Amino acid sequence: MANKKLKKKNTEIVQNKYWKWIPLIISILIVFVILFIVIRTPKPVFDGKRAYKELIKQVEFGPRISGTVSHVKTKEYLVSHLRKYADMVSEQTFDFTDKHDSTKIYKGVNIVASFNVTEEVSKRILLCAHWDSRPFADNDPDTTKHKLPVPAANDGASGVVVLLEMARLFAESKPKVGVDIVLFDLEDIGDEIDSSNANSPRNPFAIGSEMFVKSNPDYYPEYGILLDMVGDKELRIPKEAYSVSRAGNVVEKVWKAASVVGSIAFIDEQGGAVMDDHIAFLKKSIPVIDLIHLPFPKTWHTVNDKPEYCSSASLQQVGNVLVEVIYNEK
Ligand code: 1BN
Ligand code: ZN
Repeated sequence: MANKKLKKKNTEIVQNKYWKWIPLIISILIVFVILFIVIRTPKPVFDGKRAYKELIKQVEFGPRISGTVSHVKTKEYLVSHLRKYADMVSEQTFDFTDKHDSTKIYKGVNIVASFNVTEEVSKRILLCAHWDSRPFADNDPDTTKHKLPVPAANDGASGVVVLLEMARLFAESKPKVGVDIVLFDLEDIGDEIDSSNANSPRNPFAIGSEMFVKSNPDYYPEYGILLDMVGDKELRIPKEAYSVSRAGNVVEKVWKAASVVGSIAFIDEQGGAVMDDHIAFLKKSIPVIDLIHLPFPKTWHTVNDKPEYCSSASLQQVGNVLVEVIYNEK
């Protein structure tokens, strides 16, 4: 009996001995959780609705064609928006003489906004899109519309507005890496698909990116992501073929991020090859991938490339992927 009592007492003493540590253990755990939350860079939240409002605004400026008032006003708007958030914003101007009419000189402007420009940050990532509109809707089913400009809600504004929203997030929550947003001009005046043919009598696509690479010979970002036509309501982004063959690891990184955030528009299959603004970089072995709707949507190069065929949900999917990619970089 006495033995039993003694045993019970001993158990109580042992239990008491452990219980007294519990508050301390809980306090330490709480401190660790708080430290974990404070130390890790929080991922900001991309606002697709905000990006869609920007898309409408950009289309309301009118077609962004070199030599027009809409082009100048849009450029001023983009620069002033980016100046609110970036460490540095610059304009790179260049001329291009039309191959069909040598008296016609297009004045192009590439817009460059850099984030996290400090000596301590050596790794830089390029995010880019084209901001110009195609001057002629030559894919419209109605041939009488072929000389009208494309409103370029999807083929132009969609990539730009995703990047404008990313710029806002970079200011709100600084990424650990450097980021350069570059908006290329004169991507879409082309009628020659083969960009390697310098003697072609036709105009090339992707003139702004060619000029950018030429005038920044020492610019070597770790990798880049180009956005082109990322706003269609029924967005579909397979893996563009040149991106797969020349920058496969970036493609895999981006599709992994898409699966983490549940962006179902990113399809795990190879699509066609497009001579787009990433080509000038790939030629220099800078791995830049093209996120582009393939096959091209029905509105492509038609007068119907309007905001009503785009959606905030699609912009949201692309924005979520970019946030996941950039804020995972160290
Ligand atoms: C993408 C969107 N492009 C133009 N608008 C590039 C392109 C180049 C498309 C050649 C078709 C052929
Ligand atoms: Zn186009």
